[in-house]
Amino acid sequence: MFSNAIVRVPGKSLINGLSDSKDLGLPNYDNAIIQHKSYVEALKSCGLKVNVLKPCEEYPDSTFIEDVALVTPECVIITRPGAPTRRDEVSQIDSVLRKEFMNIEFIEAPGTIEAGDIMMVGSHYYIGLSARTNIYGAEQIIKLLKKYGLTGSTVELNDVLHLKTGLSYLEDNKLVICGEFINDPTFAQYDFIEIPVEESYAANCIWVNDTVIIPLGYPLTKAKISNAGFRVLEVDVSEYKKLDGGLSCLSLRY
Ligand code: CIR
Repeated sequence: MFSNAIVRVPGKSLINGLSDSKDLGLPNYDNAIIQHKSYVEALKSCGLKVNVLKPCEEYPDSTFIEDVALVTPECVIITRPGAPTRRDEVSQIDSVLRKEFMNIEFIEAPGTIEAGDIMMVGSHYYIGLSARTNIYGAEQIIKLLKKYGLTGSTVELNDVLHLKTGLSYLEDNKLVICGEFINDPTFAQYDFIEIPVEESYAANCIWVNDTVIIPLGYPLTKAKISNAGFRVLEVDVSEYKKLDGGLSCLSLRY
């Protein structure tokens, strides 16, 4: 179960965020703020206490706060983002996490890792090797996890930005899965909730205390997750989709 979340309100610089989805247009700032508020309300309705951080104009992608830290029950690992424009975002989260956590660790060069590439399943952490996360970063994080009695393993990925762009673990062995991961033997042990390619954006959803928050506008995904026995909440995050960001990216949950 989770009790807390940390989010960062987007700054006006959001429109300069990284994007491979330019065909969707630029995000509208006012709508992004409205959507962010709904996202915070959804987390609260699942019982979380939400720490809402102020915008940080210097870093256009800093609202995608998931990427800069991995929060585990035993330690926090501050990442080293692979995107050069995001590398120094970590300076903005360090002091926030220090107020709450004792064990803070760091990824060092030449390692790069963005926590959107890390999927937690109990005490095991899958680490996607992506354009943003390299083997040096993955090896460092596996070593750090081991230090705290946790385990990690790597997964190759080619088609999506981050591991959790195409995978979301919903507890009870249930795994939302899409695209290139469906035939990966790494995940064969899980009960699949398979997301059709036309709804692939909804493969990034979040389990929060027996509710699954999914993006608004994906009826097949909604039906599948609901049929699997979960309460489903929809939140409109269409402005964040324009920057390749999904529901998980917008918070640190612990
Ligand atoms: C980026 O490209 O870094 C941001 N525009 C989107 C980050 C999405 N984060 C995530 O999937 N964890």
